Amino acid sequence: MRGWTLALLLVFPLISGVAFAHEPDTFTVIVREDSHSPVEVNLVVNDTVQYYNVDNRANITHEIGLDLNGDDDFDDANEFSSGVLHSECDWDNDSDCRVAWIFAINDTALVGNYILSDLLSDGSEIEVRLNIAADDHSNSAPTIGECFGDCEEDESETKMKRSSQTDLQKGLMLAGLMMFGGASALFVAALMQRA
Ligand SMILES: [Ca+2]
Ligand SMILES: [Ca+2]
Repeated sequence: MRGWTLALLLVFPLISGVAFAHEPDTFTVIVREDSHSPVEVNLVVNDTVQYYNVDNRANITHEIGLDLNGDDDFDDANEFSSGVLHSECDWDNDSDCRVAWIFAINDTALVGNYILSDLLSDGSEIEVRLNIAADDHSNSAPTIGECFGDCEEDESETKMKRSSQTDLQKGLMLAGLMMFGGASALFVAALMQRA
């Protein structure tokens, strides 16, 4: 019996959640000496991402944030950051000490694709990818042609907050354009054959 109750308790929120809205998720990123895992996080508004610092080298701290103007700090207009992240804390003597940044995405104004910086106290930097999408319910629609709530087209206004496109992205765009061009040529060829 207990097993059943537990199963129902686990399943029921899933069913009810899928039907109405995105259930908030929490993502965890492990912050290491020279990399983060995972290196990129995709989430939607109302999710939470937490960055845990496990770089336990002596006297090395991390600070993760959005450095819009590239001056290696996070104190300018529209910038935000984790504050200084240590690998361990003596909370009895320093209650403000932090080992993790728990970033709750609770504002639709945060929607966008971010390239954040993890600035280490030794001067090195790790690039951090964080993609925040609007909660458009698209992943809760089980069948094509059905819709929940407001039945508008997806308006995922994902714009790069830092305009530097990576080579990978440029490559993908080029590949996409080439595929589109190829498909168009095939389409025209097919039309001409029919005529
Ligand atoms: Ca700055
Ligand atoms: Ca500054």
